[in-house]
Amino acid sequence: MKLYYAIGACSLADKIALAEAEMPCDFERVELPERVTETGADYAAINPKGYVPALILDGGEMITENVAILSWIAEQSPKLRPEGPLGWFRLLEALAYISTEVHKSFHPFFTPGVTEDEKQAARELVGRRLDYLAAGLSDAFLLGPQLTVADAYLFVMLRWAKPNGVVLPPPLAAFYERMKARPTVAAALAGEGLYA
Ligand SMILES: N[C@@H](CCC(=O)N[C@@H](CS)C(=O)NCC(=O)O)C(=O)O
Repeated sequence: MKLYYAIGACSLADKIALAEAEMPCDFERVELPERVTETGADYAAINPKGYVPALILDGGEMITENVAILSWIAEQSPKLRPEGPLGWFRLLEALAYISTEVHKSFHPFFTPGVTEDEKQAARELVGRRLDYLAAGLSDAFLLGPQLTVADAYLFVMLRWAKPNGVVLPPPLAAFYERMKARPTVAAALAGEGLYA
């Protein structure tokens, strides 16, 4: 199995989830925006979407999109998804929210030529999206007392927040510290030469 990733990108969530699942995986770095991998391969020829992450399964099939990759990891490792009859749907609900409402709201910070006013609007929007999550965080993790793959994705979003001027609501700041203290998270960060 191999994960194509970029340093500090949303693919870090998949690395954390794979580590939590104790699933061995090779990693190949993609340089963005050049779309060349560390072995010199043309990434666009591997994944025509051109962006990370992409997970190549042992059988050769490729899964793209964080929501799909993280769901697949949770399917392999049931401890990483919530229990109960609505467990899967609560997980998809959380992953979809993080992907479409939080992750996408960071877009102006990564887009050249964006004005300071547009960045400020994005800061406020991300803040509102995070406030919603903070208000519902009544346990150690987003979906209860046990860590799920959604927590790995949320951690990466929170890691992006601070350098872009988004102040974390206190429950999410505490969540961030809890995640940061996990050996899997520390190892995933160190593997990319990053700090929390
Ligand atoms: N819809 C994709 C978006 C992934 C995405 O935004 N990847 C970013 C890094 S976090 C990327 O590769 N950007 C480079 C590009 O779009 O060219 C997903 O949820 O997996």
